[in-house]
Amino acid sequence: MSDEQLDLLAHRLNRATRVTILTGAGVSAASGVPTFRGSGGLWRQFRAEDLATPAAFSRDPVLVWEWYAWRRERIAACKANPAHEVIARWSTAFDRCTVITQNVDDLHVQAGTANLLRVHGSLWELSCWRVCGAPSWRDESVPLRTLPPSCPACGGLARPGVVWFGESLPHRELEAAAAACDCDVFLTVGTSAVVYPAAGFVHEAKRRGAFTAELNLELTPASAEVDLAIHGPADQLLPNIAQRLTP
Ligand code: BJW
Repeated sequence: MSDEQLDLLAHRLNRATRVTILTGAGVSAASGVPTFRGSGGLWRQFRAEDLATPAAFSRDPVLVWEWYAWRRERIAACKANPAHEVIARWSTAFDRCTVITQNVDDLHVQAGTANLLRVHGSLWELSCWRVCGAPSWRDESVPLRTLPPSCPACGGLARPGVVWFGESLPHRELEAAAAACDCDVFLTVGTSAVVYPAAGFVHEAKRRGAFTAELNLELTPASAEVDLAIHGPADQLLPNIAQRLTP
């Protein structure tokens, strides 16, 4: 991270009216939420790719629910950090700001973010695995009252209200995220940029003429593509950039 990089991004943001921010697990890391990939991103011997699929749930719903129950307990104790807070302020500070999050922890909601698109769902919402027709419901109980939980309408197995590999992203959120790629500045923060379609948004934004920037602790597949890649922790970089903006 250099002062020149931070000033350049602040300069671009100062001139922008349409800003889109894509966030990933790295934004919640300073809150104590484990990331998916990299050190500390593992649960027992499993990878997200092995548990976050309909096939894994079908094969062993109790194992998959144990993973979600463990994450719900960890996340229930976490609070939004300065990265979430800056993003929440920016969400109303620009003429048009869209925040697209891949995170299912709802810490952006806790921070009060406006115009938030949760493209991978929420850990705190459940739905019927058999799709009996009951609407999805919110359940913030920690620990869960029963494991695995059941659908209040039909009594069958419930599932977490998240998007697994091979499943479609929610239609409304996906459409809105695609539209938000039409912007002046597209900022990607704390995501490994390997999971599609979210990983494709920054490329689409660049194709449509946006200034693109990445904030991440490490290099990602997007680093070489963006106009500006700044390395560092999101909870320090974002407040630093915010201080450089003209009020
Ligand atoms: C910090 C930091 C700090 C740490 N400060 N930074 C095109 C090409 C190839 C494959 C596909 C494709 N299109 C679709 C696919 C298939 C698949 C896919 O992308 N696979 C790839 C892995 C190869 N995608 C899908 O299946 C998606 N569905 C779909 O496309 O439907 C249509 C379709 C269906 C079938 C066939 C074709 C098309 C659905 C994807 C759903 C992803 N779901 C998960 C689980 C959600 C539920 C749950 O939480 O349990 O979402 S997987 C997991 O990864 C989770 C995350 O949201 C997602 C992204 O992870 P994220 O946020 O980037 O976290 P990490 O851990 O990977 O990275 C953290 C980063 O932070 C790192 O870079 C650190 O350096 C950084 N960091 N601390 C700043 N303090």
